[in-house]
Amino acid sequence: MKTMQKSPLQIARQSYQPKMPVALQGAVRLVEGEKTHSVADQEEIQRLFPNTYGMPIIKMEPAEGKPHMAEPINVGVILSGGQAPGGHNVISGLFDGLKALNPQNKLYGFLGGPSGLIDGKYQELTADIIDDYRNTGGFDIIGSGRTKLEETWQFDNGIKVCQDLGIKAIVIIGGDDSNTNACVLAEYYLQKQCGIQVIGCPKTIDGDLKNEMIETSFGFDTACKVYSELIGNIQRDANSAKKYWHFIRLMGRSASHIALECALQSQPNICLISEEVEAKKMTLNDIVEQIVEVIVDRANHGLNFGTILIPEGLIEFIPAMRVLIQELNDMLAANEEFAALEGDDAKREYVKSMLTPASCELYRSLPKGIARQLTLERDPHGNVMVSLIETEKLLIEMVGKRLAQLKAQGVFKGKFSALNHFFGYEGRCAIPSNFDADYCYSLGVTATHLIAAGKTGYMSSVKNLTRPAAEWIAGGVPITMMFNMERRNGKMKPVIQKALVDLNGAPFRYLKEHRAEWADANTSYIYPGPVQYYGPTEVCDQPTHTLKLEQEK
Ligand code: FBP
Repeated sequence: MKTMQKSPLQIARQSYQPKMPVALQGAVRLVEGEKTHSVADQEEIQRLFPNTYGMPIIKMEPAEGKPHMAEPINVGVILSGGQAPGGHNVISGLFDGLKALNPQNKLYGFLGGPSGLIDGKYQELTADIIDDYRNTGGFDIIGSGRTKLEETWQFDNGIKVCQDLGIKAIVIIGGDDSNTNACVLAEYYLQKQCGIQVIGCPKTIDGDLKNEMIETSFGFDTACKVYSELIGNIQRDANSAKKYWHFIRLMGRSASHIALECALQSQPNICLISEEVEAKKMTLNDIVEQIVEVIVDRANHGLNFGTILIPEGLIEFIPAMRVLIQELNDMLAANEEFAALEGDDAKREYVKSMLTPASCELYRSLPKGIARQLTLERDPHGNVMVSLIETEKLLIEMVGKRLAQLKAQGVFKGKFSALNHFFGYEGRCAIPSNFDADYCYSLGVTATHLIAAGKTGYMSSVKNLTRPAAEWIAGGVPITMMFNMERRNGKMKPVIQKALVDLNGAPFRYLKEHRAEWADANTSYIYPGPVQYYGPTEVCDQPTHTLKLEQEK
C-alpha cells in the first residue's frame, strides 16, 4: 500500500498528546444524578421511549487504581453526516480508552457512514491505522455518509452484522438527526434485548447541536477559526485596495452560529443573522435596503469597500421565501413528471404553473440562476441543500440594482464593485484546533467509560469548556432529555431540538451592541490570523467567543 505523504505540521501533530479532564486520566467512577425528562412533550416521548426515557445524567469522577475491564469487548464506530474537524480524535480517544481498559478490546469502523452498519462494510481499526490519523482533520479514516438509520429492517441488519463481529456497542458520531437516530436504535435494541448498546457523540461545524448539557458540538471551533482567518485576510485586502465590497456566505445550514462567531472574531461591516431576519419578518428587499444603507453611508465617507457575512440558510428564514421553498419541496417530492422534463426553460414553466400566485411572483422575480438552484435535488431529509444556493450572488445583484437607482437619483455618489465568496468546505476538514483535538479525544474516552458501564441511549458529554482542559467535566446525557416532537415530512416525530441563534443570548446581544460601530467609517476590522497549534495558551487554546460569552452570564 502507498504510504501517506505528510507535511512537517502533520508529522508534528501526530505526537500531540490531547489534554484531558483530570477525571479521565486514570480509573473512572460513574456518579448518577437525578432522573431526567425531555425538554418538551414529555408524555409522548416517554410513551415512545419506554426503556431509555428518564435515565439519570452521569458525571465521571476519578477512582482508585487503573482502568480495568475483565472481559474484552468489541465496539463499532460510525461517522455520520458532514465532516467536522476532530472526528479522528473521537475515534483515537475511543481506541485508547478501550485499549486502556483491556488490551484485547477491539474497535471496528463502519465504512462510509451509517450504511456501513446496514451493509456490513467495516474495517478493524488497529494501532498503526489510528496512529496515522491522530490529530488530523477529515473523516477519511473510515469515511462518512448521510444514510438515515430509521427503518426496522436497517436496525435488524445492524444486529446481524454486530452479532457476527461480536460487537457489544456502537458509537455514532453525528449531528442532531444522527443522534436522534442513535437513540431510536438504542431503544429498539433494548426492546429486542439483543445486548447492543448505542452511544452518541455531538458533531457538527454548524454549532446547532447544543443545549444545557452539551455546551458545543465539535468542529465548530476549528471551522470558525479557519473561516475567520480567511475573512480577516479579505478585510486586510479590502482595507488596502479600498475598492471591493466582499459578500461572504458561510456554511451552517439553518442556524447562523458560524456567521455570528466569525463576526465576533473579525468584526465585519455587516453580519446578517437569519434568526433575526425571521423574527423581524424581513423581506428580501428589507435586507437589500439594510445593506444599501451601510454602503451609501460608507461611500459618503469615501469608503467604497467593506465586508458582509451572510449565513448559508438565510434564504429559508425570509418568510415569503420559506413559503416558496415549502411549495417547491412538496412539488418536488417524488415528482417524476418534473424529473423527466428536459431543459431549464421547460422546468421553469412547469414550476410556475404549480405554484400559488404569491410564490409564483416571488419565483419569477428571482434571478434565473437562483430560481433554478431552488429546484435542485433535496437531501435525504427532504430539505433544500442550502449550500448549493448562491445567496451572496443574489444579494450582489439586488444591491447593485438598487444602488444604480440611487445613483440615478443622485443619492449614491460612490462606486460599487462586489466580489462573492463561499466558505464551507475550506474549514470542515482542517487540522483540528487544540480545543477540538482535546475536546474530541475526551469525548471518545468518555464514550468508552459509558460503554464499560453498560450504558445505552446516552450522548458522550464534556462540559466546563471555557476552563483549562484539566477542569473539564466528563459524563453522559440521556439523549431522550434533548427530545421534543416536531413535524418532519408531514408527520410528528421525536427529534433532538435544534439550537438556533438565541436573539436574547449574549453572543447575539454583543453583535447587536457593536454592529453600528463596525459598519461606520472608522474601520474596526480584526485580523485573527491562522489557527495556532504551538505557542502560548492565550494564542493556542482559546475556545470560541460564542462559548465564552454564553458562559460569562
Ligand atoms: P452536518 O449537519 O451533517 O454536520 O452538516 C454540516 C454541513 O457542512 C452544513 O453546514 C452544510 O449545509 C452541509 O453540511 C453540506 O452538505 P454536503 O456535505 O452534503 O455538501
